[in-house]
Amino acid sequence: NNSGEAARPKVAVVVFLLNGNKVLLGRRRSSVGRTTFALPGGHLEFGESFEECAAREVKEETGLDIHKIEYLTATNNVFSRHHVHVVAILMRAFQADPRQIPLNLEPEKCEGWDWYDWENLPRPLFGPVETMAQTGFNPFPAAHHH
Ligand code: 8DG
Ligand code: MG
Ligand code: MG
Repeated sequence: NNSGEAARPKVAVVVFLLNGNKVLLGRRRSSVGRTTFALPGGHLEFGESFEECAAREVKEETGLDIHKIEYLTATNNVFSRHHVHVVAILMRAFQADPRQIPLNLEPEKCEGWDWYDWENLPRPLFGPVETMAQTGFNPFPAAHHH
């Protein structure tokens, strides 16, 4: 890695794809977090915006088109056992075409996608997602009061 230099953190963009009170999750087959439920997402490519990366990763992994893509927060995730350090950029988005159904387009990395109620999440969750859920993070837009 880096011709003998120490590894450096990577940047990933991860998407809360929202549908009513549900989020899209898939059980991971990748080595980091294998068997746990995680959000769609992946590594930022050179020159990409966070929004471009979110749309590309969701399309590559699920076939879904997204819109209303917004930045929410960032988390610092060290997976010591795997010698992986990722700064995750958390975005939220909605389906551009609600008639589309999520497809498992990277079956070597994921067991399949489904919608889960944010108040009744499947377990085990991927560590960084579990931490967010336990700290009371809510990815849904605040309700408007008139
Ligand atoms: P790529 O080759 O498509 O760029 O990457 P990927 O295979 O899709 O990467 P990934 O493991 O799905 O995501 C990259 C990193 O993002 C992962 O190693 C850890 C971090 N990450 C979090 N939280 C989440 C999450 O909820 N879902 C996903 N997919 N990754 C997450 O910190
Ligand atoms: Mg990916
Ligand atoms: Mg991924």
